[in-house]
Amino acid sequence: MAFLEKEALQGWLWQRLQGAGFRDFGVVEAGADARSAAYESLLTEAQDKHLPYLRKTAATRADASLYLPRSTVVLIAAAPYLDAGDLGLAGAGVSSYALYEDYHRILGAALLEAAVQLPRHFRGVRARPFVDRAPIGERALAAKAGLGFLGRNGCLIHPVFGSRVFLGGLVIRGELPLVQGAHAAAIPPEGCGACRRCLDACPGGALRGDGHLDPGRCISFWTIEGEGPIPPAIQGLMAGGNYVFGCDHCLAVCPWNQGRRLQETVDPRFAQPLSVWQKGALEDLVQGQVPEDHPLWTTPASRAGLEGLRRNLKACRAKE
Ligand code: B12
Ligand code: SF4
Ligand code: SF4
Repeated sequence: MAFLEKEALQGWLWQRLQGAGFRDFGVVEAGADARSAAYESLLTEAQDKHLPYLRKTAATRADASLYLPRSTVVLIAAAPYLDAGDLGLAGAGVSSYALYEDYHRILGAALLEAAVQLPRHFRGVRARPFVDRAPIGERALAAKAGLGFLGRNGCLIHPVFGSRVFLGGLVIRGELPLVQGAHAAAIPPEGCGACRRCLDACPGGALRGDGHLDPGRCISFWTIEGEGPIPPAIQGLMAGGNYVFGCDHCLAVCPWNQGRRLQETVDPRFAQPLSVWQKGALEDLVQGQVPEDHPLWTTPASRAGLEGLRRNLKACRAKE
């Protein structure tokens, strides 16, 4: 593929992804590197117990080229969102990432559309999209693509947007110039440095300090992915708190998420929360019947279902 054609392909893709809310991207070779190759060795007994799908799909998570035969590159992009603190919604009971229409839908639809249209515009080029649910090691890829560094809270921290970013992208068979994120030069070489605020803020001591967490001690895991009853020790941590869906402490205290002033940059769909999250509204809502077409079910909170949200609310309202 000629240089100009590679540039045209990159421009064509980026235009579509920006329209979906992505604001920075990088392109890297599709094969494993030292960091992503270590993926399986980083999974612990706790992950096997609570998130067994991670090990089952470890090969692809370590090496994205297995996701699409004969793929050559991965385009990975970051879509920032505003957090509950910026919006005066800190007590809403929901993790900031769930304040909006589900990012899987918005970003996933745009990536899928790009993958479908691509071969019509660029002969021989193929792509397969991913956002969260595909077996792709998104954080390691994003770090490799110069979108940020991996913090002690486990998150990819973008030098401008902080860790309030969704990740997603395309595994591509075709030629694209390799590029680093637009702000790669601003990534601090020392990463978190001496900071340990997220470790101090985590209610369950779930963060190990090396960028990895124990899902069995993480309120986010229990309120989003955990099925069945929440263990009494975790319920004890939730009592009196605001964890109807997810937990944000390790992101909220991070200095990289303070004073971001991103209102102008962020796509309105990730800046204007749905009214269901106004203070008290969720609590009233989940105590009754919620119609199938209610906006609540367009948000990531639909993952927990009504029974899950009620279970979480009950744990929060229990006496400490
Ligand atoms: C499973 C999962 C969870 C689980 C558990 C995660 C875990 N660590 O075990 C639970 C439900 C707890 C969870 C919670 C959250 N999640 Co989550 N989750 C995932 C998912 C699907 C897989 C992550 C995974 O593979 N974990 C296993 C570990 C071993 O892999 P890893 O975290 O990717 O880490 C790799 C690298 O980062 C690297 N690494 C990390 N640190 C370091 C440090 C060094 C020095 C080195 C060398 C390497 C290294 O090692 C790993 C191997 O490659 C990803 C999507 C995806 N497909 O990747 C989203 C994802 C990571 N989650 C996301 C989000 C938004 C969240 C929450 C903020 C949601 C919330 N508010 O409740 C919290 C944050 C909690 C936290 N502090 O991490 C975003 C993160 C965006 C970002 N900026 O990082 C992702 C990328 C989804 C997305 N597409 O946007 N999540
Ligand atoms: S999401 Fe909450 S419980 Fe989980 S690691 Fe972060 S602060 Fe700890
Ligand atoms: S709070 Fe501090 S230690 Fe934790 S991720 Fe942010 S910078 Fe790193």
